[in-house]
Amino acid sequence: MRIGIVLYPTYGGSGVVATELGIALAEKGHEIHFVSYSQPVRLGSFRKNIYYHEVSVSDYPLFEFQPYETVLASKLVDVVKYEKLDLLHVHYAIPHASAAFMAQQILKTEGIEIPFITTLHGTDITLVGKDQSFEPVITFCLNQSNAITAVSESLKKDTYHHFETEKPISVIPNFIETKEVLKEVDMDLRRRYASDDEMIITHTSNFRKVKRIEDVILIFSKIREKSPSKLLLTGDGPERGHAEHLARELKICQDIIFIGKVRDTAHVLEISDLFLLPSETESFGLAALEAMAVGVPVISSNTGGIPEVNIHGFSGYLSYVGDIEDMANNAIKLLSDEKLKQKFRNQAFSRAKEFSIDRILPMYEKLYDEVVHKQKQSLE
Ligand code: GMT
Repeated sequence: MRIGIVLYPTYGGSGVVATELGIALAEKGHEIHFVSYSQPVRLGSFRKNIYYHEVSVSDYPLFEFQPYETVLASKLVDVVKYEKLDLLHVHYAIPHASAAFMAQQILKTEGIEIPFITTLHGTDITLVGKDQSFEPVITFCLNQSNAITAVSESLKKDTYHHFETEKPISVIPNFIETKEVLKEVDMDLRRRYASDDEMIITHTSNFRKVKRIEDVILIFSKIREKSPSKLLLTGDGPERGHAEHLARELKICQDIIFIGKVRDTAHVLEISDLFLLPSETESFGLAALEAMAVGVPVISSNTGGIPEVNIHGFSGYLSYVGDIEDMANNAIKLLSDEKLKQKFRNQAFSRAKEFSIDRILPMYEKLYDEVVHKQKQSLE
């Protein structure tokens, strides 16, 4: 099948999922055309069956805001027409679903029928999308999508709660590539960040308010009182300044390492003992799954789709949003008992395997077949 994948190219989870999905589909023989404003960070090198089409918006002085959605729709018309695509799969509703709808309508006037699937990732529904300034357009685009998927049951429920749609939503969870067995920890790398008697705690995010970075620092500060440890933070974003300020106030900066944005967080996770995800809301929590995939237990909040990924008392522990005390106590319990830590390490790994790409990819392929088949039938 020839598939166009529209995505955000940045470090966010939706872009990572869309890129990994495209790469996996290409490996299975599908022809994948990524469409975005910049090269997706995880795409990197030349690969068989993968093409990338850049959307570049020219800087005309009249525009205070560049009309990205219009240029994207025009690009989609072009790519669908000339690359003879069978299907568009857009990740993150805003503005990808409306651009896909526009392209679909333009192509229809030229006798070309192209179905589009919208995958909802979270903030496009739970934070941004439900805002009045977006809601009517999102509702319309959901209803016009040939199929909708959501990355968790929780997100599906939120979508029905916030939007007037009765369209079926298929839950296709996010996925991860897992190894057969857990890798040995690279001690040389680990020793660059912590001594052998210290624990390594990690957090990865885009440092937005929703991630509650201050909680990460406060939890770590409590853990550190009981168990010598280092906090490794990967990613960057608007709340980083606050986090740095808080760390200075608490006088714990010497034990907090801001690594910044990294393309592949697996290497940092592999040397970690524990992962923190205290988010306000999280439709899935791909960052937690990435940690679990390399055997790192997760201390998280119990919000949104996180309980569908992290299992309390098995792959980690869950607490109410903002319950720093409980999260710190759970972390200390795990870190101070080597046997328990090892047990959770193996359990986190086995839980992650339930989201292995081999299990999830066929769900997307089945949906693609159904959508394309239905489209063909409707034309007969
Ligand atoms: O977490 C973010 O702010 C980025 C955002 C995105 O769209 O890239 O992440 C959302 O999609 C991820 C992939 O499906 C999910 O794992 C995240 O939980 C979700 N974020 C939120 O719901 C806050």
